[in-house]
Amino acid sequence: MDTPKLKLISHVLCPYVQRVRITLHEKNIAHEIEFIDLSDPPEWFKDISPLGKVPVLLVDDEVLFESNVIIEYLDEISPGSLHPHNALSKAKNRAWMEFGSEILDTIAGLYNAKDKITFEEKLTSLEQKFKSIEAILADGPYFNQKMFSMVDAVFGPVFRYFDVIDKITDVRIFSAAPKVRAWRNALQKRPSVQQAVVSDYPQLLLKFFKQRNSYLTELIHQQSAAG
Ligand SMILES: N[C@@H](CCC(=O)N[C@@H](CS)C(=O)NCC(=O)O)C(=O)O
Repeated sequence: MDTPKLKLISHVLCPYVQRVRITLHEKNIAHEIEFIDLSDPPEWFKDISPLGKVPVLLVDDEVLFESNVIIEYLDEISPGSLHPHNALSKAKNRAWMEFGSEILDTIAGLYNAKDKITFEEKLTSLEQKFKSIEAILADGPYFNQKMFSMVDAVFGPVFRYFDVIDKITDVRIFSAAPKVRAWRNALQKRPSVQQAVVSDYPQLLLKFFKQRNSYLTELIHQQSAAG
């Protein structure tokens, strides 16, 4: 099969875009990338994107949306697979990929929380979710031990949020999850995960947090005031 011409429509901070970039890198797939401003999306993007969301993958002239669908497609059109072969293991991997998206929703709830109580509730929910993963994680370094897979592509961007949040406040959500901590460290070192964002991503994410008008924004201001 001829590899189609691929163009990924992206946003610099989007964790769903990052999973696609990680997959493209892991499978060494040639592509173009275009970043758009989601606060002022271009007309052509509104025309092609059914939900107005990134990522969108242009496959020749066809439009593909939904990050997990995109990465499954990329996996299928390139040699090898970022899924385990066994049908049940593959299905379970897909379930944990969905779980990763649920965690992203909770993270959004955390950085948008307007008050301390809601912020703490989101932290408790995240801690519980990571405990659920701790309970099923085998020995690493990755989700499927030595094999880097699509679940890793989903969780690299999840953990990356905490590289910035940890510098603002001690969230302690991984304290009771040593296997998750080791997984996070392994993903941090993976070149595809490192290269899935622009070099000033931490500064851009901090700026985004500052604009939330949320409890996390208050914590950032308190930290700057304390010097
Ligand atoms: N379920 C979608 C979620 C994508 C998503 O939420 N993208 C965000 C940026 S990270 C977006 O484009 N938001 C724009 C909007 O909701 O208007 C996927 O997996 O691709």
